[in-house]
Amino acid sequence: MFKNAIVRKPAKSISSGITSSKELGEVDYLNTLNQHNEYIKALQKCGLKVEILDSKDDLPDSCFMEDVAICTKKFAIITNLAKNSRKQEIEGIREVLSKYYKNIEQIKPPATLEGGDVMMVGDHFYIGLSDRTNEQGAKQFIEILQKYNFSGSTIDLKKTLHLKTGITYIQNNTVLISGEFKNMSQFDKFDKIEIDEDEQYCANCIRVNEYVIVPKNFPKSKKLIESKGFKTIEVDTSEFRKIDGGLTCLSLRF
Ligand code: CIR
Repeated sequence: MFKNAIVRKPAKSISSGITSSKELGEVDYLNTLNQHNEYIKALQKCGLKVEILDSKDDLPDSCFMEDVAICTKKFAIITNLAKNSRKQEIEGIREVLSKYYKNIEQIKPPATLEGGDVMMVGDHFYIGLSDRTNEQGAKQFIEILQKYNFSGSTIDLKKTLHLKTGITYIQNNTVLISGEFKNMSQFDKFDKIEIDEDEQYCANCIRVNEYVIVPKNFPKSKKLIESKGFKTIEVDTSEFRKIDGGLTCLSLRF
């Protein structure tokens, strides 16, 4: 059961966020705030107490809280983000996390690790080696995991931004899986809900207690997820998508 979530209000500068999706157009700030509020309401509907941090207006990507920390059952870890424009997002995070955690670890440079590359499945953590998470980042993280009797293994990413951009675990031994991950043997032990190419964005969903929160306007995937017995809540994240953000990125849940 998750009890808490931490989110950060989107920055006024959000339209300058890093993006590979320019064709989706410019981010509309007011609509972003509305969508963020709907996201918070969805988390609350799932039973979470949501802490809303003030915006960091000079850090365009700072609402993507998932990348700055990883929150496990036993400890939290502050990451080291790969991109210069995002490095400062970790400032102040230790104070925030210390309200919830006694054990707080930290990734040390030159290692980089972003929370979007970490998929937790029970006591095991899959770590994407990507443009954002390097071998040293994964190594440091795995050593810390082992200290707490957890385990970790790495997955090589070739095309996807973060691991969870293309695969998410929704409990009941089930993953939503897309693109380059579909044929990886590491995921064969899971029941796979295969997400079609034209709805790939919907591979990034979050299971929160009773519900799976899914992005709005991906009807085929939503139907598929519901056909396996999962209850869904739809949230429109189209503004965040314009700068490569999705549902998982917008919060820390624990
Ligand atoms: C970035 O490229 O860093 C942001 N524009 C999007 C980060 C999305 N985070 C995530 O997938 N965990």
